[in-house]
Amino acid sequence: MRLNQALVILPVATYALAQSTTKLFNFTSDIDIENSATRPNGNLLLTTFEKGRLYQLNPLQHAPQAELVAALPGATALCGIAPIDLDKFAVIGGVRGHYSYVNETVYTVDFSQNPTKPTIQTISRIPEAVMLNGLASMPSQPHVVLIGDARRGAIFRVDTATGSSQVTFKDEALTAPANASIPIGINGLKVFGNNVFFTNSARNIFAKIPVSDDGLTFGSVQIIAHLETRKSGEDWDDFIIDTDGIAYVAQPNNSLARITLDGEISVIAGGGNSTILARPTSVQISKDGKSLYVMTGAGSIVEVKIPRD
Ligand SMILES: *[C@@H]1O[C@H](CO)[C@@H](O)[C@H](O)[C@H]1NC(C)=O
Ligand SMILES: *[C@@H]1O[C@H](CO)[C@@H](O)[C@H](O)[C@H]1NC(C)=O
Ligand SMILES: *[C@@H]1O[C@H](CO)[C@@H](O)[C@H](O)[C@H]1NC(C)=O
Ligand SMILES: *[C@@H]1O[C@H](CO)[C@@H](O)[C@H](O)[C@H]1NC(C)=O
Ligand SMILES: CC(=O)N[C@H]1CO[C@H](CO)[C@@H](O)[C@@H]1O
Repeated sequence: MRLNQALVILPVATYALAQSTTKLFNFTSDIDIENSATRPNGNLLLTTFEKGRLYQLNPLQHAPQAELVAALPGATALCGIAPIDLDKFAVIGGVRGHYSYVNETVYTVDFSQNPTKPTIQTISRIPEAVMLNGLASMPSQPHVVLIGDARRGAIFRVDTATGSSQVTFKDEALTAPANASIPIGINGLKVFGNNVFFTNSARNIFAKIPVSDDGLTFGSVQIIAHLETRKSGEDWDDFIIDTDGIAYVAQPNNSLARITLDGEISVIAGGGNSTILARPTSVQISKDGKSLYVMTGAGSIVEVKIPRD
């Protein structure tokens, strides 16, 4: 019975999948969208490599357009972003060099007092950081954020209330190997339940680390999934985790992968010779939970309907 059912349902699901990927928006110039977050009103916040600029876009609008929120002072490129309070976000930015940054800085962007004109504050400078990327806040202490350093193979803990920062975890699994063609270790980083989940681009792993509520104490790294590299330069970027613990991972060069908690990988959009997901970098889930929004390094935002089985 199960087999019969699968035989009937599969072609339908594949058909639905083929119909379910829509480009919502693209920048006309080549703007690299690096990371993203979702505001309570459903707007996407987009960090970019363009002059430290943060944009927002309402994905439910017809033909949505990105609107500039602000250029963060002293930064040329913005990376990780995450909510730390209601309509208030922490953002990492710095002066981008060759696989390293100068003046790595944590900012807050707070829309809570004025939903159209946020208050921007510089919270913390982190001179010891080399290349900060993914950022997530601790669920029970949201003013505390963890930020991965892709070059140092470390996690910084920043208290956005005080501005204090320190490395709270370092491990070889977070580094890029010395001979890696692209020296990017830990990339995407999220906290779900009592674990930090992360991708390591150079090692092509998706893994988790148990973490204490305060982000100070870590267990040992457990690898969940490993991507068989197809070509050099293809490596996992950032991701989102849904309420069931399923991860949707931006999978360069052109697809979106779904990874279950026990490490089963499937490609749910893009792939093959498709160009719609050129250089996917990060993923958000729509407010109704039915769609994923995939941001790309080619400056586009693509909606992918979540396949239901
Ligand atoms: C880093 O910040 C300092 C202090 O604001 C500034 O003087 C310096 O020019 C900045 N470095 C770069 C590369 O922008
Ligand atoms: C790096 O070195 C490891 C171990 O010697 C090897 O397995 C791997 O293929 C090398 N990778 C590259 C990109 O050269
Ligand atoms: C992708 O393109 C190559 C080269 O044009 C072609 O050989 C291959 O069949 C295509 N693959 C798919 C899945 O369409
Ligand atoms: C990425 O994929 C697109 C479309 O499949 C292709 O045109 C482009 O050359 C690829 N880039 C790299 C670096 O492989
Ligand atoms: C590459 C690509 O899709 N470019 C499009 C970006 O969006 C503008 C309109 O905003 C189109 O004219 C481009 O063709």
